[in-house]
Amino acid sequence: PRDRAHDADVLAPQAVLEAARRRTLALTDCLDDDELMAQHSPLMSPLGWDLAHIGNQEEIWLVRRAGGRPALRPDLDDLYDAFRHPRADRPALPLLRPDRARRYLGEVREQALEVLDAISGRAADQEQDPLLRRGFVFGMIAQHEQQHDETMLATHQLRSGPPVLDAPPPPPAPSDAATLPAEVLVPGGPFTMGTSTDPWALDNERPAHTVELPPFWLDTVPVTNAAYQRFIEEGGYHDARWWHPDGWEHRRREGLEAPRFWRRDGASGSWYRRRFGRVEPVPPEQPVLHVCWYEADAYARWAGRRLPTEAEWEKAARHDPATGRGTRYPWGDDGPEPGQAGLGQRHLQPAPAGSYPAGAAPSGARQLLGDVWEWTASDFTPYPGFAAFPYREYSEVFFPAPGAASAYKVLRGGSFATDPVACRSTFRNWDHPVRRQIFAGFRTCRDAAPADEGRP
Ligand code: AVJ
Ligand code: FE
Repeated sequence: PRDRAHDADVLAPQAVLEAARRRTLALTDCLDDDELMAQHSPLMSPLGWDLAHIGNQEEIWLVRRAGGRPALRPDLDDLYDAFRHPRADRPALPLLRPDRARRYLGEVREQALEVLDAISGRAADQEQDPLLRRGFVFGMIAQHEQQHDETMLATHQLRSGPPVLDAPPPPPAPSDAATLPAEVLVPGGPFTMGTSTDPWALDNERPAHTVELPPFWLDTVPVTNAAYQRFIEEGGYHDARWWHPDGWEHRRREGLEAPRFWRRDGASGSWYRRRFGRVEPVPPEQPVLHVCWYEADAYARWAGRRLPTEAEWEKAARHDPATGRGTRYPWGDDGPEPGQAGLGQRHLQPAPAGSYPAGAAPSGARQLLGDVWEWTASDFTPYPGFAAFPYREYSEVFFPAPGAASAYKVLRGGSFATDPVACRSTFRNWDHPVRRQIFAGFRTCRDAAPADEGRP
């Protein structure tokens, strides 16, 4: 039978919790204790911190809040509170050693599953408490663990030393990839942004609201390494015209010349990249990866285009002009099937641009979900009617104070490192515009003339 663990209408909290735990253990069992407690980059926590933080959040939300049970380890709340200790300070904390952390995660999980069992028999409680309704808090904790697993995978990519992770390469591009139109038309008019009904949507995706947009032309596929290399070779990094003023300043200060993890071979002039400990030629047909917002923004201006707004991106990824409805995914409400999107760390790199034709949007745009997160032009701000739920520190504290500038840009769509449980067309991610260790690329767009509508 088909695995329906991720379907919106058949929620299977135990299955998604167990899938997250298998991934967490696989990402940490492959390294020795010293590597788990070391800091591989000042941007990241030691993997051992993520490990115990996952357990601590599960204890707080599933054992204590959902179960009403006494705390197992109240002394860990401070150590593993992301707001108490900046990432760079975490290695110096008296953290649990890996074996102790694994035991703690197991003890918490055993109790969490007992709580789930008990609640499953009490339909009335589930209905009354928004935390329990349709398994929300269990879905939230599974998403939390998977988000940290993606962060831990980024730590693996930053780590130096012999490779410890492996995965089969993605399938080659489908035969029509080379002949796809460069851009697709997304028609103008209203669409529904955000959701009030998706049972496991997080607070920043809510509530549903109507947004009216003019028509626009969107890249059919994410910007590739080959296209990005032309930007480099034509001097894009050395021409201030293409750069946001803050981006230009940052580029100069940091000496940015190419995506993170790229090196040019002096003799041949060819580009190589380091990927999870292996050095290989940069594959021209893959979406570009490990660029910051400033690089994406500069590329778009160089190409005579711009980054899509978050609203444009979401409309392209879920609005079906045939029915006027918003779907959970670009292709509809079911899935994702492996042939529809590169998700779930099945591969340790994005698939070639033009892959996953079965996952295309109604416009014909491909790979909106999976493979690479896509930077958008938009700041991370609340939707009209936003209410923090169930805790302010998930989203609300990252919104700009009234009158203040935002410190974060929105990313959409998920990457090859994102699990399906934490990926849908309404899902919002955010990061500082200088960050490059995340699995992020982008695509570009341009305004359409009203006369473009009705023409393919
Ligand atoms: C939504 C990916 C920005 O990792 O900082 C994890 C997710 N929040 N624990 C992050 C999150 C709390 C968050 N992002
Ligand atoms: Fe967290």
